[in-house]
Amino acid sequence: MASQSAPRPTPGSIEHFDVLIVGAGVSGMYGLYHFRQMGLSVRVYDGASDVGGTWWYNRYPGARVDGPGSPYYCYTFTDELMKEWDWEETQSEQSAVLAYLEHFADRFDLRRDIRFETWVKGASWDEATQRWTLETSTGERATGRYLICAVGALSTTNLPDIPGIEDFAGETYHTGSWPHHPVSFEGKRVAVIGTGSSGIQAIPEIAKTADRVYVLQRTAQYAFPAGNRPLTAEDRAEARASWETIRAKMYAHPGGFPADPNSRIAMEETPEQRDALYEKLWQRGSFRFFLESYADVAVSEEANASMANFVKRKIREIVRDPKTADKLMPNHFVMTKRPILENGYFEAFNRDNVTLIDLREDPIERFTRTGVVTRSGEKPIDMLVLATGFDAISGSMLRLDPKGRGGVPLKERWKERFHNHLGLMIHGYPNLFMIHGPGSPGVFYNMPLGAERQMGWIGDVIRHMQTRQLGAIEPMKASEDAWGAEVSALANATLFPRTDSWWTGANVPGKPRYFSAYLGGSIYYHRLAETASKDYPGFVFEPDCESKK
Ligand code: N01
Repeated sequence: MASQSAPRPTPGSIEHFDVLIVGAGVSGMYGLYHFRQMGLSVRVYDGASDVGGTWWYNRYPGARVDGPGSPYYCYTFTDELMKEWDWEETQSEQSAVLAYLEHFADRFDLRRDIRFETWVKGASWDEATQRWTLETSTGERATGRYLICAVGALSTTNLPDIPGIEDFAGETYHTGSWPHHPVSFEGKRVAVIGTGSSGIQAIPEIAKTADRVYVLQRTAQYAFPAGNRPLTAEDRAEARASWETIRAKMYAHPGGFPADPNSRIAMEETPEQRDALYEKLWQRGSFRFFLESYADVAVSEEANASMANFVKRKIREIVRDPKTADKLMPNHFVMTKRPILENGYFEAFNRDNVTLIDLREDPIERFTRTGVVTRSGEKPIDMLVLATGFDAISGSMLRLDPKGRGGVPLKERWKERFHNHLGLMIHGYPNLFMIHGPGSPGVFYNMPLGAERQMGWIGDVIRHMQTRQLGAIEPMKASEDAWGAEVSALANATLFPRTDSWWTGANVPGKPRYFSAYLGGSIYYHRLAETASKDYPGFVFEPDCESKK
């Protein structure tokens, strides 16, 4: 597919665009479409050999959509895409999501403006020309008036620092950068580190053919039935017929889901009523468990315990060995780590070839060439699967490390906190926009829809600047401080910051530990619209340097 990408320039030359986009995933692809529609010249760069971003890299066994599920994890800007694409299941496999994104690229001829297999290794702002310059791994250079960082909230992999891990001679894979060649588990002894969404999706699939699976668990997790089912022709016809209503619901819902906002309060009902509702939702599966149960689970300890205890009972019912079930009991507030949907995860522990190792009582000491040594002894293994997650939300921005005014690297500006305004812009980094970055609803929102809405706002900013001959925009420091305080106030009113998670940065040693996502849901998009309608209070503009000449 890479052959269809933008042709390479002659060595040493420099290309000029209106908009530069880093990342050809769900967000960057939409940005390319949107800015092209505005008549702007756009260039996208991506290290992968084709479109898809997260969905290109995360091709581990069992990878599926959870969250909004199909057909609602999709672009909404045109009815045509919805009407012409047939989703087969409610929780589509990674290959089906990737096929949809490839179709989007084909349909709108996106690849001709994307340079694949090209890693952006430097980005710097030039005050004199009011432009960003990008340098790539292939030695290319390009400038753009606007830089859009669609670098992915979950794309910089988190690799554990364990003594001897580099000496392990068997196959080693991270779920977030899974190889494109087939991986066979047949007859192999496999250790999986990590029991987040990726590990919990992969483990039952690996267990089907592996000789032995060691699940190395640091934190026991709540997981809920995915409730995946085939979509019938009737389901698809119904979704198409009511698409206008569905889309309106997605726009209005706090998480971008096609659901009514939930106002039911757990502690106003009896324990029997609560359990009856949980049971009904458990049987149906999917994120409906959260969307249609109680509104106070993330804020009230009692409400939270009612849901947590229900799930713990379910785990004990499923897992036959009581000692294994004990180790699988989570002890944090439910929902305060990213909720997980599973397809046979707890049942996998009833298989003879799956062994759970609780790292809190039997920690990893080191790896050898042929195995993993925990306190209780060495387990010989042929393969190591790292399902250890990501330096999430801020990690990919810091890996890009753009240099703003005065050549200041973002790593320096973000040493203690990921300062930003509206989750989109950073003081000292004019004309640079982040998609799904810190300070935005990002991972708490239906991500394709969130990307469309953020890109729409950026397009409005660009139009505003073009019609007024403005060359640069950036937020004031005071606006960043106020936004940061709002982000923290919203989070601190919930139980989320009280648990170690990738949401709080606690999974990456040395990372600033605070809850950086905006929890105001769709209020966020009202704030963006209000800011645009009032001509961008909290931001400063500079005249276009060309118009000053
Ligand atoms: O990563 P995670 P993930 N030693 O960070 C453990 C999205 N997603 O890739 O909890 C031992 O959740 C770590 O332990 P702990 C989704 O938003 C979506 O699974 O930190 N263990 C944890 O168990 C998701 O939330 C889909 O104590 C170590 C695990 O590794 C996000 O991506 C599918 C360790 C990491 O879990 C990330 O999920 C998959 C160490 N040194 C993912 N370091 C969809 O279906 C880490 N761990 C759409």
